[in-house]
Amino acid sequence: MERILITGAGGQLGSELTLKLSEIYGDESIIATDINEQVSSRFTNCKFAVLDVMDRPKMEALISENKVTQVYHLAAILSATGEKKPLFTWDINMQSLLNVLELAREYNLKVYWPSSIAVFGNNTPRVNTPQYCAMDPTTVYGISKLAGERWCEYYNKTYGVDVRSLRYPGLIGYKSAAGGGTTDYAVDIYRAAIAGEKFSCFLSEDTYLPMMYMPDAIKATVELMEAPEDLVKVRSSYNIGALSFSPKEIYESIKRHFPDFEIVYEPDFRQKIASSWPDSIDDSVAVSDWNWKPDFDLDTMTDDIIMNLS
Ligand code: AKB
Repeated sequence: MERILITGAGGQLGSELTLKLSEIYGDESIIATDINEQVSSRFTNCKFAVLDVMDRPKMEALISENKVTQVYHLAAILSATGEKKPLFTWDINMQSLLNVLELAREYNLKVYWPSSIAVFGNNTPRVNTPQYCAMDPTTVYGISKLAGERWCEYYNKTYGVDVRSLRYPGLIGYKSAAGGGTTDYAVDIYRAAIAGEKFSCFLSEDTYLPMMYMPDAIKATVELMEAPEDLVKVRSSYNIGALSFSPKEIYESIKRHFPDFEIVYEPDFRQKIASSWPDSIDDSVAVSDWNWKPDFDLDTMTDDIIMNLS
């Protein structure tokens, strides 16, 4: 029987992925953890523990006491917040991953760890960014994700740890708030539209970024983790693509439902980060290795979010 420990379960991705894993493996198989005790009320169906991912002894105790077989290590500081506390971000993002990988080696755990399009930089081909190319991240978050990818591959090749990873684009969901990323505008814009507020966008109208609707991100994660081990050939992290749009295009998509919705563009420090990231992603390696295919385009995502939020 699988026993699955999730770190950062209260986050944007964690909240939804934890529910999905509960559905697949059963509530009794899930140990949701987060540094923030207040999110525990979301996890009344399964076990919840407060965990600071820097606390390796506590992480180890939870793993051994609960006979954990898989860890989804989602806790991290994202790109925009990371720039405010660079060294702290490096410590949290790197040390926690090394804690997980070391415990995976000792306890023979399967590991899921998210990487990001933030691993790419100004010398990366911007359109249809390939799986393998120049990678010169400009943020501490991106540097930590690129270093993390190298460590994941190292633990797989050197110690045989079954670690799997996806380079997520900006994730858009309506069930929980985004936290500290450069792509967060695409989450916040829906809430503003539904509240009847004018939206101030912190990126310029023509900034294209790779994005993905949360149900597709959950689907990709589960499919990668369930793929037979020999099909998972990339052990750093897979490019996955779904959508590519600009603030102007998402605004137009929302305006189909709210013709009076207004937007103003007020780029801030996040513009520079966004301008260093790809416009769109070539995910052909994920397609050929484990058959990746997204379900949503921009308008079907918009329709679904507005239907659910309204
Ligand atoms: C961020 O904007 O920092 C994240 C990401 C693309 O990894 N959403």
